[in-house]
Amino acid sequence: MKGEMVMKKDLDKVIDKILDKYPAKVMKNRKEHILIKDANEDKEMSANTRTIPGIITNRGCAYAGCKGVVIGPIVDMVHITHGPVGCAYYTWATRRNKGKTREGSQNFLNYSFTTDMQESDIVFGGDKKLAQAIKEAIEIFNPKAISIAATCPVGLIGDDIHAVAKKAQKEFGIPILAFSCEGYKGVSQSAGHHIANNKLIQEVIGTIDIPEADQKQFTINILGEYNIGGDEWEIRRILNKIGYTVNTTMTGDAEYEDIAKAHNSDLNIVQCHRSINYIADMIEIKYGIPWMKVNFIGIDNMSNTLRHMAKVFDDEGLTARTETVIIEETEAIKEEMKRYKSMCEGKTAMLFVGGSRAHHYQGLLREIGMETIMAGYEFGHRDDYEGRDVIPYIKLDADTRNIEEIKVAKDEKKYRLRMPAEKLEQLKKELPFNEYQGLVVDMQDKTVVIDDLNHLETEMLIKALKPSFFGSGVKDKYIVQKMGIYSKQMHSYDYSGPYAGFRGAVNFARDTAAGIHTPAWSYTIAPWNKEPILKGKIETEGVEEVC
Ligand code: CFM
Repeated sequence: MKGEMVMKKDLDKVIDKILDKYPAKVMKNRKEHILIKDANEDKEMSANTRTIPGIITNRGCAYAGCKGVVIGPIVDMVHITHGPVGCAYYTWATRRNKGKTREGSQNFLNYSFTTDMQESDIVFGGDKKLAQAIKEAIEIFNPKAISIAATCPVGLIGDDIHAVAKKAQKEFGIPILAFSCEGYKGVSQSAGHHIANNKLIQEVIGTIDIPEADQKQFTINILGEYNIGGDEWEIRRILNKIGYTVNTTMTGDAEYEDIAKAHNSDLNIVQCHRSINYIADMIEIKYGIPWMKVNFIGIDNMSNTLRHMAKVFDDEGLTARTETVIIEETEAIKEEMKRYKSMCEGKTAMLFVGGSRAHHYQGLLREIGMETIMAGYEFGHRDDYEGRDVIPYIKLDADTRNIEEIKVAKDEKKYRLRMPAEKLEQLKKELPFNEYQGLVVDMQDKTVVIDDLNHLETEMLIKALKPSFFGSGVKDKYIVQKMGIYSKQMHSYDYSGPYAGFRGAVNFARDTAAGIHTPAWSYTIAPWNKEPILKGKIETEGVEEVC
């Protein structure tokens, strides 16, 4: 039945049926990536390991994580893809992170820059072409800074992008950041996040100081927020209304210099833990800014986040404004939310997205009466499932060791404690400082958590659990819709949004209610409804039984 919760033993059967489809070795592997939530049992989740060749995964590559996710959204840099045009195209325009042009500044988000490597470059080397591309980009666009992202062939043929960058930086006098984020560098885009984080802390953050006289009160950085569908703008609208100054967002709608100034803030709040936790940790060690986990998705999550922030600053006016804004904003959307809730109540959802959204959206779905019966990440690590407490126990494999683990030290000149150490210790007891508890803890009992979900599993799980909503990626969206189930592409919001904050919540509720109730689904026939159903009759002494 659509929307009904399935019993645990039935769920076990569904999972067994899926695993049965695999050869023994694959089955053993996949089994470790699937768990059924049971509050009485702590189960280890296998994550951040290689996808088995041949399996249709939804994951992306290290280049996508570095250029496409973390570095790409910086608006006033020219981002050059050193590689084949296909890699550049993949991260161009179809992207959904929005950015505005500041007065007197530039915005290159709509451009795609690439060295367009050809066979001859692979044979004879592509570094000259790269040097030429940098020169042309500077002559034509005169950007404040440039990034170079390496794709697979660059690593294979051994182009020294760092030498090219260094030389060009000297010649042209602007920062040129080279990222060795070849697609194959890790098991997923997660490796690219790490590579991007390393370079930003080594070469950008901390390079521009805000003079003390210009320092504002209640200054924060938002980390791990990429302004998909304008989310950051909605979050910023609320924060400004309360009285915060957002110094830097990493990296949605950010300018290069914003990131260079990040060390001047009082607090780092972390939305997407997976993509930016390295920077959050390193900024704390180097500059003394503490970080706290937040969630801007859903009314309760947003309100709690704002209250947590107010507690950190412990200012009477700020706390009072926080409450006023929460009331104002919730009141404004109350009626509409109620209406959409009445349309979605009792329906179920499946979420399979990246490394954070499959968790962040569960609260908002619950607010419109929908329970998440299956959730998983494409590339989350064990800590994104089980919480940061497991970090010391994560076995580092060769793939993880492949990514440089940099160590930063206290910057003696720029380090300063944002509050007395005792106060921070006290706050840590009640607020999520340096803490992320992961996805599993928030799931209901007898729901499925699944890592690196593939297409076979998607189809079989949908067929068995029949959700009304599937939060998907790029590759699985239309397969799901062809099954007659509403699917929202959670990486771009299908160009809707914003979904964060209060106004975002109502946008999401509206889209979900409309998506579920569109008559379009009655025109599709799910594959299982096309399968022939065997019918027969048994005659027993004149009584007909139909089976
Ligand atoms: Fe973080 Fe992101 Fe995500 Fe992510 Fe991504 Fe993304 Fe995502 Mo697509 S940084 S983990 S690598 S919130 S691009 S903006 S939507 S898979 S859940």
